[in-house]
Amino acid sequence: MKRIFIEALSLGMIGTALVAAVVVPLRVEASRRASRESAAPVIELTGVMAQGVWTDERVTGGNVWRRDFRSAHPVLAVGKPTRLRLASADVVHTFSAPELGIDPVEIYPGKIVELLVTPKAPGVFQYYCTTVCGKAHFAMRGFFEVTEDGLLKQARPPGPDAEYWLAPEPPAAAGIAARGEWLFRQQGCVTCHGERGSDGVRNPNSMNAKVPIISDLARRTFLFTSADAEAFARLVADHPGLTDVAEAPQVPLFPVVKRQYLATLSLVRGGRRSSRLDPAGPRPPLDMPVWGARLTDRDLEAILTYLLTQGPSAAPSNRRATGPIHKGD
Ligand code: HEC
Ligand SMILES: [Cu+2]
Repeated sequence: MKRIFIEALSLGMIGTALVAAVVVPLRVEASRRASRESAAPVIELTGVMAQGVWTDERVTGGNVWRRDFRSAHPVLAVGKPTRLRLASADVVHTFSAPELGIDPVEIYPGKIVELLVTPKAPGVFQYYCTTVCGKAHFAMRGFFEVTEDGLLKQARPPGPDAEYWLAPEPPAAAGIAARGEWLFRQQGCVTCHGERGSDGVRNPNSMNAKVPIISDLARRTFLFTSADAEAFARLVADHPGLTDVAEAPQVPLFPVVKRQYLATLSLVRGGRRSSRLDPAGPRPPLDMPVWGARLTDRDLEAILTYLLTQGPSAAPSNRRATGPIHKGD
């Protein structure tokens, strides 16, 4: 009985010593960190779907209908923790900034999510919304700027197209390619693939580090001249999905062109997740969305027709030079 008591006592003493040696210093370190973190500056970012922004202005029940919340361009300091306080003014958003180590986090209206970010190196790092939340969703991107002293150095980097979702619809008489050009902006393809599909935006840790260029779609569809592309576009206009077209002498390599075209249509309809360049790295923030859920095949074909007929090289000056020549073909 007595022995057991002594053993228990010595175990207790060892335990206490352990607590003193390990737990106490840990707690001191933790509390030092806690005080550094509680002194961290706070940046509040609120997602506003209708305007396609994460704003650092205060959004309340009273001003949520304002039309001009600015998109936040927060500045952080290297090695200093900053507390991000994320909120939503309307629907569920997902906030992500992979290059700063911020994994996608869902932000529900009425619930605030706090996280600490301590940047390791200076630079400009994009943040994203990665839940398709509404018509202005693809505009919900911006940049953190990280500097040694936490002071703003750069002018605001260009954001996605301002208010692309408000682009006015062309009249039906303007034709299928004009409708496609309009949809390309109005639906937000332009925010990822760039003007005319000629300049994909950064997509960290995806295969090419960028969203693919699609202004060269004609060439990749084996339509090597503008005349071929125009002839093919006329076929598509008259025969949705080309279902009843087996041959078309006016389009060289027609079977190959048709197969390639339908493969692209199916990719756009069904979307595609970006694969990781480094399997251990973060998920690339931008995937090719599933468009079949939002647009009819007819509209998807209008967009492809636009991309295919905008000329072999999509440089704006080039297009202006070649465009009208083939208008009356
Ligand atoms: C959120 C960003 C985003 C938007 C918006 C977007 N795309 Fe994409 N798109 C991608 C990404 C990323 C890929 C590459 C996916 C992969 O890794 O295969 C892609 C791939 C494609 C491809 C295949 C390109 C190739 O080289 O294989 C086509 C065609 C395309 N998109 C067309 C469109 C069209 C048309 C729209 C608008 C209706 C659109 N995209 C909107 C991100 C986007
Ligand atoms: Cu969104």
